[in-house]
Amino acid sequence: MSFEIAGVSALEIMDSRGRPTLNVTVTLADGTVAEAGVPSGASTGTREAVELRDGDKSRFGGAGVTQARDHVNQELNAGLCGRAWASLAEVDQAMRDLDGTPNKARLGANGIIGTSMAVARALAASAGLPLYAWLPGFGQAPRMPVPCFNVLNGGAHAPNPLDFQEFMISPLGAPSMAESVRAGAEVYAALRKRLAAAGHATGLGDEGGFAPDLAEPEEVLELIVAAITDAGYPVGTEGIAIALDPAASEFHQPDGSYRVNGKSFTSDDMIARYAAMADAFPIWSIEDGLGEADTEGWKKLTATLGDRLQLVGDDNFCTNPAIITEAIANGIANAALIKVNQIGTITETLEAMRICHEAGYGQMVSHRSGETPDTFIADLAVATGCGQIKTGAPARGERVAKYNRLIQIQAQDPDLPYGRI
Ligand code: 2PG
Ligand code: MG
Repeated sequence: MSFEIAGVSALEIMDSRGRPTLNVTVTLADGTVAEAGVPSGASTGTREAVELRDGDKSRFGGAGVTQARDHVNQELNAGLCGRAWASLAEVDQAMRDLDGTPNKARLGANGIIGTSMAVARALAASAGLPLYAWLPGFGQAPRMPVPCFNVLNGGAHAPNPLDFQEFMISPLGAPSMAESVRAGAEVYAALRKRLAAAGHATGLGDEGGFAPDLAEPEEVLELIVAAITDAGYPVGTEGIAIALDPAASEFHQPDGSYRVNGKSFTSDDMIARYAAMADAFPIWSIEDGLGEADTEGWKKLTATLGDRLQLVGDDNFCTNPAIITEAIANGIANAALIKVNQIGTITETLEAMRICHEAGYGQMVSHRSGETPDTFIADLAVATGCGQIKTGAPARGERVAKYNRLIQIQAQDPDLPYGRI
């Protein structure tokens, strides 16, 4: 394969929270044109690749991305056009070299990931393949991922008193993607009814889950189990199970304690609480159960619960191949959250996933709380065969776009198996 890039350009557009982000367009010399919308997080790991924001308070409160846009239009466009490339990996490496920093801080990871995504998409289109069939894997056969639908939002994603950020339902026992999406939507509707009947608000948080004024995580879990039952589905790994992302870095205090609903807990208390939750409720996966700085706590959490639960590293892993390699050696977590903009190129994202695969760590492909209708991550999850994706509620356009893309892929390729690996 050899190809040339004829143009790279970016626009400052809106994300799902009304904050600026980038839309990148790549044109190949053969005339193929492809675009990508760049996601953006709210609860971010400190070691994520740097999202370049203008900081000019007179525009969007400082959140503008005109510098990142200009870097795409000027430096990336000049650096990538007019030469022959052998692969996406070569383009991604060239962008890292042009940037010259370890965390993409100079040109901005937002512009770089948008370009990487758009180049991948253009190459797939140029080869006449759907993106999921073009993206290179690393030994896991392609499959349809189990969706983790975020049905109740708290933390940095909602203005309610709930400290835990995400309560998700995973139709592990569904027979197909279409049935899985149906199950997610039916439980979501049943949960809305339950909340309304109990007098709670049914407004939505950033990822489309409900954001009622509930404060105790266990109270939410009870409601979700009731909603699964109301909707007529079996509760548990044979039917619908629950995944959590407390995003504990957000309530991890400088003194090392965890503050949940106004009370303080040690790491050991949190681990005991998760164990009790997993005894009482059908929880199969916990992401960021402890803060990114709590390395010793993470080791204990993994040693205590790692054989019965999936423990996913997000803020502490940042989809970073080097950080994940070190964490694996230290016995931290047994799965990684995979967010393309956390590391900044598709090649490094695939590398992070390959490292997890080879160590027997799970991989959950993920959206960000700030999204566009871009569906790249749906194809990424299928292509890599990782078996799991979280991309918000079965509601709000930017979230359902990904689930609808998965339904489309399954229809195009009915032989792709569905489910967790
Ligand atoms: C997370 C993500 C996505 P954010 O913590 O896992 O749900 O949130 O994009 O705000 O980091
Ligand atoms: Mg998270």
